[in-house]
Amino acid sequence: MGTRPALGDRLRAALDRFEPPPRAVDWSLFAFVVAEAATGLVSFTVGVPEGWPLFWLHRALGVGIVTLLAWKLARVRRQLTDPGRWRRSTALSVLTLLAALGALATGIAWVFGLDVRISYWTLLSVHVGFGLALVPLVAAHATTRFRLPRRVDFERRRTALRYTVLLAAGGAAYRLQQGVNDALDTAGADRRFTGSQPRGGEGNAAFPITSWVADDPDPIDRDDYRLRVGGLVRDPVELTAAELAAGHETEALLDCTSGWYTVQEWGGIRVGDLLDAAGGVESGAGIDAGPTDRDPAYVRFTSVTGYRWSLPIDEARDALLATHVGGERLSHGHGAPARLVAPDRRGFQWVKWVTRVEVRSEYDLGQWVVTLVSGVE
Ligand SMILES: Nc1nc2c(c(=O)[nH]1)N[C@H]1C(S)=C(S)[C@@H](COP(=O)(O)O)O[C@H]1N2
Ligand SMILES: [Mo]
Repeated sequence: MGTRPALGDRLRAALDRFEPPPRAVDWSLFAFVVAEAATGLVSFTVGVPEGWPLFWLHRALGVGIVTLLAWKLARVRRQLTDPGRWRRSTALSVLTLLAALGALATGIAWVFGLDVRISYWTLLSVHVGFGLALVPLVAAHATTRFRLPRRVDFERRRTALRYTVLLAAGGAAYRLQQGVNDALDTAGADRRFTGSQPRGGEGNAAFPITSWVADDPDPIDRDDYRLRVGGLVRDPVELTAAELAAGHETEALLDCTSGWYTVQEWGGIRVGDLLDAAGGVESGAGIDAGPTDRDPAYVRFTSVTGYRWSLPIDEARDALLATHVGGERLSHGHGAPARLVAPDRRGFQWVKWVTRVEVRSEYDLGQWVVTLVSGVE
């Protein structure tokens, strides 16, 4: 009479059978980390609900990394715990492991609504820091023990099955977490699909002042302030702060990539009206001439600090140059005398302290660099 193995042993045996060959684990980890960094970075530019699959992919990949890392650690643990086997590359391995654990831990803590803040650095910002550090670390780590993948490591059907199961399990784990968060009513429960947590209330005091890296200008004198509207318009004009307070109101959601969002009533002037005040846009050539390089296509908003962002012209017309929030005049920190309100765009695109509005024909690639370094001397 044979005894049946215990459930735990059978489960472990099943997991072992599911475990890919070592080289496949290594390459998958590398691919998952790269994909994780890519989905994370791209998600920063997404503000519309249709972009949800990107955020789910990021989460599922994250849970997948936990599993891959567990397999890898089980295999290499002696190299780490036995001083006799330490090499120079071991330090790099440990550093890579710490960055991975840091990114995973902060990501998981954020999902459960933990809200630790150091000035405007949220746990989500720390998560991003670990994630960005991980990319060069993983790349360097991979070169110290580079082995080309072999066909046998990635036998087609099994590999496809494993990846599907891994990602599905990741998605299921995330779904399960939502249930737990809802049941316990944690701060993680009312995060937006972007992962951002709500900041309630109305007006200047209701939400944090967030500047990307180093933008921190002196307050702008309201009486001296002029907004220049130029570029491909018929009659470039300069407007005063009082002229911008035209009383047009719109409710819009500001969602910052550092992990918070707020819904406010913004007041000011529609950008379309602003362009009309400058005589309307100047069409390039005749109507029949087809697209020319002088056709108005974008509106660029530039801050007194040089920070800038552009919107396609049709979207820009419906955007607001705001002088007020929640019925109050905008405070300096929130961009007085005027800031861009760009619904469905992420917070970093809502340029504060706007002094220049230009209609342009070309896409402004430089804005990606300028928003990162603006204010750094
Ligand atoms: N000129 C300028 N505009 C800026 C920024 C900046 O650093 N400089 N930060 C952006 C970021 S990252 C966000 S989230 C919003 C935050 O707006 P708030 O400070 O009013 O909350 O402003 C955006 N506009
Ligand atoms: Mo932001």
